[in-house]
Amino acid sequence: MKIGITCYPSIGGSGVIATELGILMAERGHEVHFITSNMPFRLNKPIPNITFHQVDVNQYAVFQYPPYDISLSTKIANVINEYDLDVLHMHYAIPHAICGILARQMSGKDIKIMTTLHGTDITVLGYDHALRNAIKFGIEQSDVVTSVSQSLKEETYDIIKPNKDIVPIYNFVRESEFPTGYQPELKTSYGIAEDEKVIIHVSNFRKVKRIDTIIDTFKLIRQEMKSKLLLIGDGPELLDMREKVRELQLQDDVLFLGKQDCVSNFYQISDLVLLMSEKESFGLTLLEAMTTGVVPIGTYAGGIKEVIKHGETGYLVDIGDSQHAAEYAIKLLSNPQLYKQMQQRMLTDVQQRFHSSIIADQYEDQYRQMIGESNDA
Ligand code: GMT
Repeated sequence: MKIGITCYPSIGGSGVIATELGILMAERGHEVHFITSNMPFRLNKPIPNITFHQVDVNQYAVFQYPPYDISLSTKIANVINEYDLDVLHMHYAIPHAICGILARQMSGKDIKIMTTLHGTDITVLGYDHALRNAIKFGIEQSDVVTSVSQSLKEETYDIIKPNKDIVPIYNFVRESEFPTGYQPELKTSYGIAEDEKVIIHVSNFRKVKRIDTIIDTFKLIRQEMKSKLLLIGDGPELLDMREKVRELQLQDDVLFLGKQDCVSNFYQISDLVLLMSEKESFGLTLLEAMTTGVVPIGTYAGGIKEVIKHGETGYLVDIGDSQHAAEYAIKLLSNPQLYKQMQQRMLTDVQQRFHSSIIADQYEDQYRQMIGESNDA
């Protein structure tokens, strides 16, 4: 198949999933065309069967805002015609599903469109009356719509009420990018003692990530055991969180590491991953850490409760509940046998439910159904 993919190419779960899926499809022999504003950051080496088409958004004095959506749609239409694409896979209902629909009209071809909903396009933008009808239109005019969790599917019906089937397909990681293993030198190079426990959180530091709860949780853990908290990422909450760490006098034990390309190295020195979000359609960082062997604690928000099986593969707490999160963390980190058992169950569960080959099969089946090919073609 010839597959066109559009996503936000910067660091962020939706861009990662779009890029990794494109790579998997290219490895399966499909011809993949990324049509994005910049080179997706995981496409950092040449990969056969993948072509990158950059969207140029020019600014003219007559426009109050740069016309990203129009430029993107025009570029997609050109690529559809030039390469005779079979399917478009658009990540995010708006603007990308809408751009795909417009591009289809411009191209004059009956190309099939899959739209994948990632979360913020529904759980945040869906409440904006200026956008809701456009989101509904993008969903209803797509040929196939997928959501990254069952919870996001349900929220989409609640908030947007589209007249359309939505197929949940979980996120995945490319296992080769997140090997298990341990890096003692890395731990030492960051000034972390061998006997200290390492807790990690990776995000874009938006308010919904509730990093305040993570710091409160760490404070309670730190009172009981030698430990360090690694905070990876950057975003609007960063300065406030630095301030909070100073107020709690935790600055020697909380390491703000900024954005990092190779988070897998940091997962390899971590004992626990925390994701305490109030909204989270899936929580890709959890799956990345779990694949590397790090046991998670998350909140009952959105799709997190589908990723973590409470008491079996990690723990879940209510939003804002740092007390219980710390109790679970201390119980886990002070009992090596319990940790090992949970880690083993977690690794098995990750293999069984989220393995990249299982998820790639599900997407490939949907592509084939859209274009009317049988699944065993
Ligand atoms: O979490 C973010 O703010 C980034 C956002 C994105 O668009 O990349 O992540 C969303 O998509 C990811 C990939 O499907 C999911 O793992 C994240 O849970 C989801 N974020 C939210 O729902 C807040």
